[in-house]
Amino acid sequence: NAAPLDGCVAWPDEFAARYRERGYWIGENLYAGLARGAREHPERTAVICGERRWSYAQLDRDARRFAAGLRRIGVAPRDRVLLQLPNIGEYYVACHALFLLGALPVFALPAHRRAEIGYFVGHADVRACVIADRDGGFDCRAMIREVRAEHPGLREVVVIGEAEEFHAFHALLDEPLQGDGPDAAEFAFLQLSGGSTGVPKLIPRTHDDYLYSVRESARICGLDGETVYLCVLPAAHNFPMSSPGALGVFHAGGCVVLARQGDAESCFALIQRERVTLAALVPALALAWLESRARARYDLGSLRCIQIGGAHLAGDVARRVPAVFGCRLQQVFGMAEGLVNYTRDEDGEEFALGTQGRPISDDDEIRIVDDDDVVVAPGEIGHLLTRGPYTIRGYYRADAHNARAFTADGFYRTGDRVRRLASGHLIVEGRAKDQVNRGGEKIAAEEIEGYLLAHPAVFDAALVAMPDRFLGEKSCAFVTLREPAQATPRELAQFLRERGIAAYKIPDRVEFLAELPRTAVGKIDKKALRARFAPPAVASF
Ligand code: J2J
Repeated sequence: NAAPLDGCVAWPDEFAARYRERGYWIGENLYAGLARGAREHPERTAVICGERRWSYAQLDRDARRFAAGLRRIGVAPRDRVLLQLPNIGEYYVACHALFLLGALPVFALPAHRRAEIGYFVGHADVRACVIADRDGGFDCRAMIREVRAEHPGLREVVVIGEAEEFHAFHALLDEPLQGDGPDAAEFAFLQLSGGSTGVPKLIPRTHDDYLYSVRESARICGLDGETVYLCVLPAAHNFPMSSPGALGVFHAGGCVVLARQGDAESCFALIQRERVTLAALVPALALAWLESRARARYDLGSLRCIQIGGAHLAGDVARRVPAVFGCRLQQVFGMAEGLVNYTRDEDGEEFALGTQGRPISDDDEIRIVDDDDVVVAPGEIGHLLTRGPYTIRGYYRADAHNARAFTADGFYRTGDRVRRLASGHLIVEGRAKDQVNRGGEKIAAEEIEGYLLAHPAVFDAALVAMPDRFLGEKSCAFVTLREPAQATPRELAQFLRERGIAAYKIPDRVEFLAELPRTAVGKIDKKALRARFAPPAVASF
Protein backbone atom coordinates (compact mmCIF):
# COMPACT_ATOMS: atom_id res chain seq x y z
CA ASN A 1 0.00 0.00 0.00
CA ALA A 2 1.08 3.57 -0.70
CA ALA A 3 2.10 5.74 2.27
CA PRO A 4 -0.87 7.55 3.79
CA LEU A 5 -1.63 11.11 2.83
CA ASP A 6 0.84 13.48 4.45
CA GLY A 7 -0.50 14.78 7.76
CA CYS A 8 -2.83 11.82 8.39
CA VAL A 9 -2.31 9.15 11.05
CA ALA A 10 -3.01 5.60 9.89
CA TRP A 11 -4.00 2.71 12.19
CA PRO A 12 -1.08 0.53 13.28
CA ASP A 13 -0.65 -2.49 10.99
CA GLU A 14 -1.86 -5.05 13.51
CA PHE A 15 -5.12 -3.14 14.00
CA ALA A 16 -5.65 -2.66 10.27
CA ALA A 17 -5.05 -6.38 9.75
CA ARG A 18 -7.54 -7.27 12.47
CA TYR A 19 -10.22 -4.92 11.11
CA ARG A 20 -9.82 -6.46 7.66
CA GLU A 21 -9.79 -10.00 8.99
CA ARG A 22 -13.01 -9.44 10.89
CA GLY A 23 -14.73 -8.12 7.80
CA TYR A 24 -15.06 -4.51 8.91
CA TRP A 25 -12.83 -3.08 6.22
CA ILE A 26 -13.85 -4.71 2.99
CA GLY A 27 -11.72 -2.80 0.53
CA GLU A 28 -14.64 -0.97 -1.04
CA ASN A 29 -14.49 2.79 -1.54
CA LEU A 30 -17.26 5.30 -0.88
CA TYR A 31 -18.12 5.51 -4.56
CA ALA A 32 -18.79 1.83 -5.08
CA GLY A 33 -22.21 1.86 -3.42
CA LEU A 34 -23.55 4.45 -5.82
CA ALA A 35 -22.20 2.58 -8.84
CA ARG A 36 -23.89 -0.57 -7.56
CA GLY A 37 -27.17 1.26 -6.97
CA ALA A 38 -27.04 2.60 -10.53
CA ARG A 39 -26.51 -0.92 -11.84
CA GLU A 40 -29.05 -2.70 -9.68
CA HIS A 41 -31.91 -0.22 -9.50
CA PRO A 42 -31.13 2.62 -11.93
CA GLU A 43 -34.69 3.99 -12.01
CA ARG A 44 -35.19 4.23 -8.27
CA THR A 45 -35.17 7.75 -6.80
CA ALA A 46 -32.00 8.52 -4.85
CA VAL A 47 -32.42 12.23 -4.09
CA ILE A 48 -35.34 14.63 -3.90
CA CYS A 49 -34.57 18.33 -3.73
CA GLY A 50 -37.64 20.50 -4.07
CA GLU A 51 -39.14 19.68 -7.46
CA ARG A 52 -35.94 18.07 -8.69
CA ARG A 53 -35.20 14.37 -8.49
CA TRP A 54 -32.17 12.24 -9.20
CA SER A 55 -32.58 8.55 -9.90
CA TYR A 56 -29.65 6.33 -8.97
CA ALA A 57 -28.64 6.26 -12.63
CA GLN A 58 -28.77 10.06 -12.86
CA LEU A 59 -26.88 10.60 -9.62
CA ASP A 60 -24.18 8.20 -10.77
CA ARG A 61 -24.02 9.82 -14.21
CA ASP A 62 -23.88 13.37 -12.84
CA ALA A 63 -21.20 12.40 -10.33
CA ARG A 64 -19.10 10.81 -13.08
CA ARG A 65 -19.61 13.80 -15.35
CA PHE A 66 -18.64 16.25 -12.62
CA ALA A 67 -15.62 14.13 -11.71
CA ALA A 68 -14.50 14.39 -15.34
CA GLY A 69 -14.96 18.16 -15.28
CA LEU A 70 -13.04 18.52 -12.05
CA ARG A 71 -10.24 16.46 -13.48
CA ARG A 72 -10.18 18.65 -16.57
CA ILE A 73 -9.55 21.75 -14.43
CA GLY A 74 -6.71 20.00 -12.66
CA VAL A 75 -8.21 18.38 -9.56
CA ALA A 76 -6.11 15.28 -8.88
CA PRO A 77 -6.25 12.35 -6.45
CA ARG A 78 -5.41 13.41 -2.88
CA ASP A 79 -6.10 17.09 -3.61
CA ARG A 80 -8.25 18.74 -0.98
CA VAL A 81 -11.46 20.35 -2.28
CA LEU A 82 -13.59 22.45 0.01
CA LEU A 83 -17.30 21.76 -0.26
CA GLN A 84 -19.67 24.36 1.12
CA LEU A 85 -23.24 23.95 0.00
CA PRO A 86 -26.70 24.27 1.46
CA ASN A 87 -28.91 21.15 1.45
CA ILE A 88 -29.26 20.74 -2.30
CA GLY A 89 -29.01 17.65 -4.50
CA GLU A 90 -25.72 18.77 -6.01
CA TYR A 91 -24.20 18.11 -2.60
CA TYR A 92 -24.26 14.37 -3.24
CA VAL A 93 -23.21 14.78 -6.86
CA ALA A 94 -20.13 16.71 -5.73
CA CYS A 95 -19.33 14.36 -2.84
CA HIS A 96 -19.44 11.29 -5.02
CA ALA A 97 -17.49 12.98 -7.82
CA LEU A 98 -14.72 13.71 -5.33
CA PHE A 99 -14.85 10.19 -3.87
CA LEU A 100 -14.53 8.77 -7.39
CA LEU A 101 -11.63 11.05 -8.23
CA GLY A 102 -9.86 10.25 -4.99
CA ALA A 103 -9.78 13.95 -4.11
CA LEU A 104 -10.73 14.77 -0.51
CA PRO A 105 -13.76 16.93 0.17
CA VAL A 106 -13.37 19.24 3.17
CA PHE A 107 -16.87 19.32 4.64
CA ALA A 108 -17.43 22.98 5.56
CA LEU A 109 -20.77 24.01 7.03
CA PRO A 110 -23.05 26.51 5.29
CA ALA A 111 -22.71 28.76 8.34
CA HIS A 112 -18.96 29.06 8.01
CA ARG A 113 -17.56 32.38 6.96
CA ARG A 114 -14.30 33.94 5.87
CA ALA A 115 -12.43 33.08 9.07
CA GLU A 116 -13.26 29.37 9.10
CA ILE A 117 -13.12 28.86 5.34
CA GLY A 118 -9.83 30.74 5.12
CA TYR A 119 -8.41 28.58 7.88
CA PHE A 120 -9.45 25.32 6.20
CA VAL A 121 -8.10 26.48 2.86
CA GLY A 122 -4.75 27.42 4.35
CA HIS A 123 -4.37 24.51 6.73
CA ALA A 124 -5.31 21.82 4.22
CA ASP A 125 -3.78 23.50 1.15
CA VAL A 126 -7.16 23.42 -0.49
CA ARG A 127 -6.80 23.66 -4.24
CA ALA A 128 -10.42 23.96 -5.36
CA CYS A 129 -13.81 24.59 -3.85
CA VAL A 130 -17.42 23.93 -4.73
CA ILE A 131 -19.85 26.55 -3.45
CA ALA A 132 -23.31 27.92 -4.13
CA ASP A 133 -23.71 31.40 -5.62
CA ARG A 134 -25.76 32.56 -2.66
CA ASP A 135 -27.14 30.99 0.45
CA GLY A 136 -30.05 32.92 1.85
CA GLY A 137 -28.97 36.51 1.58
CA PHE A 138 -25.28 35.68 1.71
CA ASP A 139 -23.06 35.91 -1.37
CA CYS A 140 -20.68 32.96 -1.12
CA ARG A 141 -18.71 34.09 -4.18
CA ALA A 142 -17.80 37.39 -2.52
CA MET A 143 -16.53 35.49 0.52
CA ILE A 144 -14.44 33.18 -1.65
CA ARG A 145 -12.92 36.17 -3.44
CA GLU A 146 -11.69 37.44 -0.08
CA VAL A 147 -10.38 34.02 0.92
CA ARG A 148 -8.60 33.66 -2.39
CA ALA A 149 -6.90 37.02 -2.07
CA GLU A 150 -5.15 35.60 0.99
CA HIS A 151 -4.74 32.05 -0.30
CA PRO A 152 -3.81 32.07 -3.98
CA GLY A 153 -3.32 28.28 -3.72
CA LEU A 154 -7.11 28.07 -3.99
CA ARG A 155 -6.97 27.98 -7.76
CA GLU A 156 -10.33 26.69 -8.94
CA VAL A 157 -13.74 27.81 -7.77
CA VAL A 158 -16.86 26.00 -8.93
CA VAL A 159 -20.20 27.68 -8.37
CA ILE A 160 -23.65 26.16 -8.43
CA GLY A 161 -25.88 28.90 -9.83
CA GLU A 162 -24.60 32.23 -11.19
CA ALA A 163 -20.89 31.62 -11.50
CA GLU A 164 -19.70 35.13 -12.47
CA GLU A 165 -15.94 34.83 -13.14
CA PHE A 166 -15.76 31.27 -11.72
CA HIS A 167 -16.46 27.84 -13.21
CA ALA A 168 -20.15 27.10 -13.56
CA PHE A 169 -21.02 23.69 -12.15
CA HIS A 170 -23.00 22.88 -15.27
CA ALA A 171 -20.07 23.69 -17.54
CA LEU A 172 -18.07 21.00 -15.74
CA LEU A 173 -20.47 18.17 -16.50
CA ASP A 174 -18.21 16.51 -19.09
CA GLU A 175 -18.39 13.05 -20.59
CA PRO A 176 -18.64 10.65 -17.62
CA LEU A 177 -15.39 9.58 -16.01
CA GLN A 178 -15.15 5.79 -16.04
CA GLY A 179 -13.41 3.69 -13.44
CA ASP A 180 -13.93 2.39 -9.95
CA GLY A 181 -12.28 5.07 -7.86
CA PRO A 182 -9.46 4.92 -5.32
CA ASP A 183 -8.06 2.20 -3.10
CA ALA A 184 -10.30 1.97 -0.04
CA ALA A 185 -7.32 2.29 2.30
CA GLU A 186 -6.89 5.89 1.13
CA PHE A 187 -8.07 8.82 3.19
CA ALA A 188 -11.38 9.89 1.68
CA PHE A 189 -12.27 13.29 3.15
CA LEU A 190 -11.67 15.76 5.95
CA GLN A 191 -14.56 16.16 8.37
CA LEU A 192 -14.78 18.98 10.90
CA SER A 193 -14.33 18.46 14.59
CA GLY A 194 -16.50 20.20 17.15
CA GLY A 195 -13.20 21.03 18.74
CA SER A 196 -12.17 22.65 21.96
CA THR A 197 -8.99 24.37 20.91
CA GLY A 198 -7.94 27.70 19.44
CA VAL A 199 -8.16 26.56 15.84
CA PRO A 200 -10.62 24.09 14.31
CA LYS A 201 -9.39 20.54 13.81
CA LEU A 202 -9.86 18.45 10.70
CA ILE A 203 -10.67 14.76 10.84
CA PRO A 204 -9.25 12.47 8.16
CA ARG A 205 -11.38 9.38 7.51
CA THR A 206 -10.58 6.53 5.14
CA HIS A 207 -12.99 4.92 2.68
CA ASP A 208 -12.59 1.63 4.54
CA ASP A 209 -13.33 2.90 8.02
CA TYR A 210 -16.16 5.23 7.08
CA LEU A 211 -17.92 2.73 4.86
CA TYR A 212 -17.87 0.26 7.73
CA SER A 213 -19.67 2.72 10.00
CA VAL A 214 -22.14 3.57 7.22
CA ARG A 215 -22.89 -0.08 6.38
CA GLU A 216 -23.33 -1.12 9.97
CA SER A 217 -25.42 1.96 10.75
CA ALA A 218 -27.72 1.16 7.85
CA ARG A 219 -28.10 -2.38 9.13
CA ILE A 220 -28.66 -1.38 12.76
CA CYS A 221 -31.26 1.17 11.73
CA GLY A 222 -33.01 -1.32 9.44
CA LEU A 223 -32.69 0.73 6.25
CA ASP A 224 -33.83 -0.76 2.96
CA GLY A 225 -35.05 0.24 -0.48
CA GLU A 226 -38.24 1.61 1.06
CA THR A 227 -36.46 4.05 3.36
CA VAL A 228 -37.24 7.70 2.73
CA TYR A 229 -34.87 9.81 4.78
CA LEU A 230 -35.35 13.47 5.61
CA CYS A 231 -32.06 15.37 5.67
CA VAL A 232 -32.77 18.56 7.56
CA LEU A 233 -29.53 19.00 9.49
CA PRO A 234 -26.77 20.48 7.32
CA ALA A 235 -25.78 17.69 4.93
CA ALA A 236 -22.10 18.18 5.81
CA HIS A 237 -22.62 17.10 9.43
CA ASN A 238 -21.38 13.64 10.26
CA PHE A 239 -24.76 12.63 11.70
CA PRO A 240 -26.89 13.16 8.54
CA MET A 241 -24.05 11.90 6.39
CA SER A 242 -23.28 8.60 8.05
CA SER A 243 -25.41 7.71 11.07
CA PRO A 244 -26.80 6.20 8.86
CA GLY A 245 -27.48 9.45 7.04
CA ALA A 246 -27.52 9.96 3.32
CA LEU A 247 -24.65 7.57 2.67
CA GLY A 248 -26.42 4.86 4.64
CA VAL A 249 -29.58 5.46 2.64
CA PHE A 250 -27.73 5.24 -0.68
CA HIS A 251 -26.04 2.09 0.54
CA ALA A 252 -29.46 0.56 1.23
CA GLY A 253 -31.02 1.82 -2.02
CA GLY A 254 -33.42 4.25 -0.35
CA CYS A 255 -34.24 7.88 -1.02
CA VAL A 256 -32.89 11.08 0.56
CA VAL A 257 -35.26 14.03 0.78
CA LEU A 258 -33.43 17.31 1.32
CA ALA A 259 -35.00 20.01 3.45
CA ARG A 260 -33.68 23.39 2.41
CA GLN A 261 -35.63 25.14 5.14
CA GLY A 262 -35.22 23.79 8.62
CA ASP A 263 -38.48 25.04 10.12
CA ALA A 264 -40.94 22.50 11.41
CA GLU A 265 -43.74 23.24 8.99
CA SER A 266 -41.55 22.90 5.88
CA CYS A 267 -40.37 19.57 7.23
CA PHE A 268 -43.91 18.38 7.94
CA ALA A 269 -44.93 19.31 4.40
CA LEU A 270 -42.03 17.27 3.01
CA ILE A 271 -42.81 14.31 5.26
CA GLN A 272 -46.39 14.29 4.05
CA ARG A 273 -45.56 14.79 0.38
CA GLU A 274 -42.70 12.31 0.11
CA ARG A 275 -43.92 9.81 2.69
CA VAL A 276 -40.76 10.19 4.79
CA THR A 277 -40.02 7.20 7.04
CA LEU A 278 -36.90 8.36 8.92
CA ALA A 279 -35.58 11.72 10.11
CA ALA A 280 -32.46 12.71 12.04
CA LEU A 281 -32.75 15.63 14.43
CA VAL A 282 -30.83 17.41 17.14
CA PRO A 283 -32.81 17.89 20.38
CA ALA A 284 -33.48 21.56 19.57
CA LEU A 285 -35.18 20.60 16.32
CA ALA A 286 -37.13 17.82 18.01
CA LEU A 287 -38.43 20.41 20.47
CA ALA A 288 -39.42 22.71 17.62
CA TRP A 289 -41.32 19.85 15.97
CA LEU A 290 -43.08 19.05 19.23
CA GLU A 291 -44.00 22.68 19.78
CA SER A 292 -45.22 23.40 16.28
CA ARG A 293 -48.95 23.87 15.94
CA ALA A 294 -48.64 23.10 12.23
CA ARG A 295 -48.25 19.42 13.11
CA ALA A 296 -51.99 18.85 13.23
CA ARG A 297 -52.39 19.99 9.62
CA TYR A 298 -50.13 17.33 8.15
CA ASP A 299 -50.26 13.59 7.80
CA LEU A 300 -47.05 12.39 9.39
CA GLY A 301 -48.18 8.76 9.51
CA SER A 302 -45.35 7.56 7.26
CA LEU A 303 -42.74 8.31 9.96
CA ARG A 304 -41.37 5.13 11.47
CA CYS A 305 -38.44 6.48 13.41
CA ILE A 306 -37.02 9.80 14.57
CA GLN A 307 -33.37 9.74 15.45
CA ILE A 308 -32.11 12.29 17.94
CA GLY A 309 -28.48 13.02 18.66
CA GLY A 310 -25.76 15.62 18.74
CA ALA A 311 -26.56 17.06 22.15
CA HIS A 312 -28.16 16.22 25.47
CA LEU A 313 -31.76 15.08 25.10
CA ALA A 314 -33.93 15.88 28.10
CA GLY A 315 -35.98 12.97 29.42
CA ASP A 316 -39.34 14.68 29.03
CA VAL A 317 -38.62 15.54 25.41
CA ALA A 318 -37.52 11.96 24.75
CA ARG A 319 -40.80 10.64 26.14
CA ARG A 320 -42.90 13.01 24.06
CA VAL A 321 -41.38 12.03 20.73
CA PRO A 322 -42.90 8.54 20.40
CA ALA A 323 -46.10 9.68 22.07
CA VAL A 324 -46.68 12.64 19.79
CA PHE A 325 -45.33 11.32 16.49
CA GLY A 326 -46.48 7.75 16.94
CA CYS A 327 -43.11 6.42 15.86
CA ARG A 328 -39.95 5.04 17.35
CA LEU A 329 -37.31 7.23 18.97
CA GLN A 330 -33.71 6.28 18.41
CA GLN A 331 -31.01 8.04 20.37
CA VAL A 332 -27.68 8.52 18.63
CA PHE A 333 -24.52 9.51 20.44
CA GLY A 334 -21.81 9.99 17.88
CA MET A 335 -18.84 12.08 16.92
CA ALA A 336 -17.18 12.98 13.66
CA GLU A 337 -13.95 11.46 15.03
CA GLY A 338 -15.59 8.05 14.89
CA LEU A 339 -17.49 6.20 17.63
CA VAL A 340 -21.27 6.13 17.13
CA ASN A 341 -23.78 4.62 19.58
CA TYR A 342 -27.37 3.74 18.84
CA THR A 343 -30.30 2.57 20.87
CA ARG A 344 -31.64 -0.50 19.05
CA ASP A 345 -35.17 -1.53 18.25
CA GLU A 346 -34.72 -4.75 20.18
CA ASP A 347 -33.42 -2.98 23.30
CA GLY A 348 -36.89 -1.82 24.25
CA GLU A 349 -38.28 1.54 25.23
CA GLU A 350 -36.52 1.93 28.55
CA PHE A 351 -33.13 2.04 26.84
CA ALA A 352 -34.37 4.16 23.95
CA LEU A 353 -35.67 6.78 26.35
CA GLY A 354 -33.02 6.62 29.03
CA THR A 355 -29.69 5.96 27.34
CA GLN A 356 -27.63 7.20 24.42
CA GLY A 357 -27.21 3.72 23.02
CA ARG A 358 -24.37 1.27 22.58
CA PRO A 359 -21.54 1.21 20.07
CA ILE A 360 -21.81 0.04 16.49
CA SER A 361 -19.02 -2.51 16.71
CA ASP A 362 -17.90 -5.30 19.01
CA ASP A 363 -14.45 -3.88 18.40
CA ASP A 364 -15.33 -0.39 19.62
CA GLU A 365 -13.21 -0.34 22.74
CA ILE A 366 -14.73 1.76 25.50
CA ARG A 367 -12.58 2.89 28.40
CA ILE A 368 -14.02 5.10 31.13
CA VAL A 369 -11.38 6.74 33.30
CA ASP A 370 -10.86 9.30 36.07
CA ASP A 371 -8.75 12.45 35.81
CA ASP A 372 -5.59 10.34 36.14
CA ASP A 373 -6.55 7.98 33.32
CA VAL A 374 -7.33 5.20 35.80
CA VAL A 375 -10.31 3.07 34.82
CA VAL A 376 -13.32 3.74 37.08
CA ALA A 377 -15.48 1.07 38.70
CA PRO A 378 -18.28 -0.35 36.51
CA GLY A 379 -21.23 2.02 36.41
CA GLU A 380 -19.23 5.01 37.65
CA ILE A 381 -19.02 8.27 35.73
CA GLY A 382 -15.74 9.06 34.03
CA HIS A 383 -14.08 10.36 30.90
CA LEU A 384 -14.88 8.39 27.78
CA LEU A 385 -11.90 7.14 25.80
CA THR A 386 -12.39 5.03 22.71
CA ARG A 387 -10.53 3.15 20.03
CA GLY A 388 -11.91 1.09 17.19
CA PRO A 389 -12.33 0.27 13.52
CA TYR A 390 -13.75 3.65 12.54
CA THR A 391 -12.32 6.00 15.19
CA ILE A 392 -9.41 8.12 14.01
CA ARG A 393 -5.91 7.85 15.42
CA GLY A 394 -5.07 11.49 14.85
CA TYR A 395 -6.31 14.82 13.51
CA TYR A 396 -5.01 16.16 10.23
CA ARG A 397 -1.68 18.01 10.50
CA ALA A 398 -1.95 18.38 14.27
CA ASP A 399 0.94 16.51 15.88
CA ALA A 400 1.14 18.58 19.05
CA HIS A 401 -2.60 18.45 19.64
CA ASN A 402 -2.73 14.73 18.84
CA ALA A 403 -0.32 14.04 21.69
CA ARG A 404 -2.96 15.40 24.06
CA ALA A 405 -6.12 14.25 22.30
CA PHE A 406 -5.07 10.58 22.13
CA THR A 407 -3.52 8.25 24.68
CA ALA A 408 -0.17 6.65 23.94
CA ASP A 409 -2.00 3.45 22.99
CA GLY A 410 -4.25 5.23 20.52
CA PHE A 411 -7.48 5.87 22.43
CA TYR A 412 -9.28 9.05 21.45
CA ARG A 413 -10.15 11.31 24.37
CA THR A 414 -13.74 12.23 23.52
CA GLY A 415 -14.05 14.91 26.21
CA ASP A 416 -17.42 13.42 27.15
CA ARG A 417 -18.26 12.23 30.65
CA VAL A 418 -20.28 9.06 30.59
CA ARG A 419 -21.32 6.04 32.56
CA ARG A 420 -21.91 2.58 31.20
CA LEU A 421 -24.67 0.21 32.17
CA ALA A 422 -24.07 -3.52 32.46
CA SER A 423 -25.85 -3.89 29.11
CA GLY A 424 -23.14 -1.78 27.47
CA HIS A 425 -25.41 1.22 26.98
CA LEU A 426 -23.82 4.60 27.57
CA ILE A 427 -25.36 7.55 29.33
CA VAL A 428 -23.79 10.92 28.60
CA GLU A 429 -23.54 12.77 31.90
CA GLY A 430 -21.69 15.87 30.78
CA ARG A 431 -18.43 16.87 29.23
CA ALA A 432 -14.98 17.91 30.28
CA LYS A 433 -14.04 19.60 27.00
CA ASP A 434 -14.12 23.36 26.86
CA GLN A 435 -16.95 23.65 24.41
CA VAL A 436 -20.44 25.06 24.07
CA ASN A 437 -22.97 22.74 22.43
CA ARG A 438 -25.41 25.22 20.97
CA GLY A 439 -28.32 23.14 19.70
CA GLY A 440 -25.86 20.56 18.34
CA GLU A 441 -23.48 23.14 16.84
CA LYS A 442 -20.22 22.89 18.73
CA ILE A 443 -18.29 26.02 19.68
CA ALA A 444 -14.71 25.74 20.93
CA ALA A 445 -14.43 28.23 23.80
CA GLU A 446 -10.75 28.90 23.20
CA GLU A 447 -11.37 29.86 19.59
CA ILE A 448 -13.88 32.54 20.53
CA GLU A 449 -11.81 33.74 23.48
CA GLY A 450 -8.94 34.22 21.05
CA TYR A 451 -11.07 36.44 18.85
CA LEU A 452 -12.26 38.45 21.87
CA LEU A 453 -8.72 38.91 23.17
CA ALA A 454 -7.79 40.50 19.86
CA HIS A 455 -10.09 43.42 20.69
CA PRO A 456 -7.99 46.31 22.04
CA ALA A 457 -10.34 46.96 24.98
CA VAL A 458 -10.48 43.33 26.13
CA PHE A 459 -8.14 42.26 28.91
CA ASP A 460 -9.45 38.76 29.48
CA ALA A 461 -12.32 36.62 28.26
CA ALA A 462 -14.00 33.31 29.06
CA LEU A 463 -16.74 31.68 27.01
CA VAL A 464 -19.10 29.35 28.86
CA ALA A 465 -22.37 27.59 28.20
CA MET A 466 -25.56 28.98 29.66
CA PRO A 467 -28.73 26.91 29.75
CA ASP A 468 -31.32 27.63 27.10
CA ARG A 469 -34.79 26.20 26.97
CA PHE A 470 -34.73 25.58 23.22
CA LEU A 471 -31.12 25.19 22.18
CA GLY A 472 -30.08 23.39 25.35
CA GLU A 473 -27.11 25.72 25.62
CA LYS A 474 -26.23 29.18 24.44
CA SER A 475 -22.90 30.92 24.81
CA CYS A 476 -22.02 33.65 27.25
CA ALA A 477 -18.73 35.53 27.11
CA PHE A 478 -17.47 36.89 30.43
CA VAL A 479 -15.10 39.72 29.71
CA THR A 480 -12.85 42.00 31.71
CA LEU A 481 -11.82 45.26 30.08
CA ARG A 482 -8.58 47.15 30.14
CA GLU A 483 -8.81 50.35 32.17
CA PRO A 484 -9.84 52.92 31.10
CA ALA A 485 -11.01 51.33 27.85
CA GLN A 486 -14.68 50.85 27.29
CA ALA A 487 -16.77 48.63 25.09
CA THR A 488 -20.36 47.51 24.91
CA PRO A 489 -21.60 43.95 24.35
CA ARG A 490 -22.91 45.07 20.99
CA GLU A 491 -19.51 46.42 19.96
CA LEU A 492 -17.81 43.17 20.87
CA ALA A 493 -20.34 41.09 18.95
CA GLN A 494 -19.89 43.38 15.97
CA PHE A 495 -16.11 43.07 16.28
CA LEU A 496 -16.43 39.27 16.11
CA ARG A 497 -18.77 39.48 13.14
CA GLU A 498 -16.22 41.60 11.33
CA ARG A 499 -13.60 38.91 11.88
CA GLY A 500 -15.78 36.79 9.57
CA ILE A 501 -16.79 33.96 11.89
CA ALA A 502 -19.93 31.85 11.68
CA ALA A 503 -22.98 33.48 13.26
CA TYR A 504 -23.63 30.57 15.64
CA LYS A 505 -20.27 31.28 17.27
CA ILE A 506 -21.04 34.90 18.13
CA PRO A 507 -21.70 34.94 21.91
CA ASP A 508 -25.39 35.11 22.68
CA ARG A 509 -24.57 37.24 25.67
CA VAL A 510 -21.61 39.29 26.85
CA GLU A 511 -21.15 40.04 30.55
CA PHE A 512 -18.53 42.42 31.87
CA LEU A 513 -16.85 41.55 35.14
CA ALA A 514 -14.26 43.46 37.16
CA GLU A 515 -12.35 40.23 37.52
CA LEU A 516 -12.70 36.63 36.33
CA PRO A 517 -12.89 34.01 39.09
CA ARG A 518 -9.77 31.82 39.30
CA THR A 519 -9.08 28.34 40.58
CA ALA A 520 -6.40 27.55 43.13
CA VAL A 521 -3.89 27.01 40.32
CA GLY A 522 -4.78 30.33 38.72
CA LYS A 523 -6.86 29.09 35.78
CA ILE A 524 -10.13 30.83 34.96
CA ASP A 525 -12.79 29.07 37.02
CA LYS A 526 -15.41 28.27 34.39
CA LYS A 527 -17.39 26.16 36.80
CA ALA A 528 -17.93 29.24 38.95
CA LEU A 529 -18.94 31.22 35.88
CA ARG A 530 -21.43 28.58 34.77
CA ALA A 531 -22.86 28.42 38.28
CA ARG A 532 -24.08 31.99 37.81
CA PHE A 533 -26.84 30.65 35.60
CA ALA A 534 -29.87 29.03 37.09
CA PRO A 535 -30.65 25.49 35.93
CA PRO A 536 -32.82 25.42 32.82
CA ALA A 537 -36.52 25.92 33.21
CA VAL A 538 -38.33 22.73 32.29
CA ALA A 539 -39.85 23.12 28.88
CA SER A 540 -43.59 22.67 28.98
CA PHE A 541 -46.12 22.49 26.20
C1 J2J B 1 -25.19 14.06 24.31
N1 J2J B 1 -24.14 14.58 23.64
C2 J2J B 1 -23.97 14.19 22.37
C3 J2J B 1 -25.91 12.75 22.49
C4 J2J B 1 -23.28 13.85 20.34
C5 J2J B 1 -24.17 11.01 15.13
C6 J2J B 1 -24.75 11.79 16.11
C7 J2J B 1 -24.12 12.93 16.58
C8 J2J B 1 -22.88 13.31 16.06
C9 J2J B 1 -22.23 14.53 16.56
C10 J2J B 1 -22.29 12.51 15.06
C11 J2J B 1 -24.82 13.27 21.73
N2 J2J B 1 -26.05 13.17 23.76
N3 J2J B 1 -26.79 11.89 21.96
O1 J2J B 1 -21.10 12.81 14.52
O2 J2J B 1 -22.36 10.62 13.65
C12 J2J B 1 -21.93 15.46 21.69
C13 J2J B 1 -20.76 14.82 22.43
C14 J2J B 1 -19.86 14.38 21.30
C15 J2J B 1 -20.04 15.51 20.32
C16 J2J B 1 -19.69 15.15 18.90
C17 J2J B 1 -22.93 11.36 14.60
N4 J2J B 1 -24.37 13.08 20.49
N5 J2J B 1 -23.03 14.53 21.46
O3 J2J B 1 -22.81 15.30 17.31
O4 J2J B 1 -18.69 15.64 16.02
O5 J2J B 1 -20.15 15.82 23.20
O6 J2J B 1 -20.94 14.71 16.18
O7 J2J B 1 -18.52 14.20 21.68
O8 J2J B 1 -20.69 17.20 15.90
O9 J2J B 1 -21.41 15.87 20.43
O10 J2J B 1 -20.06 16.19 18.04
P1 J2J B 1 -20.05 16.00 16.46
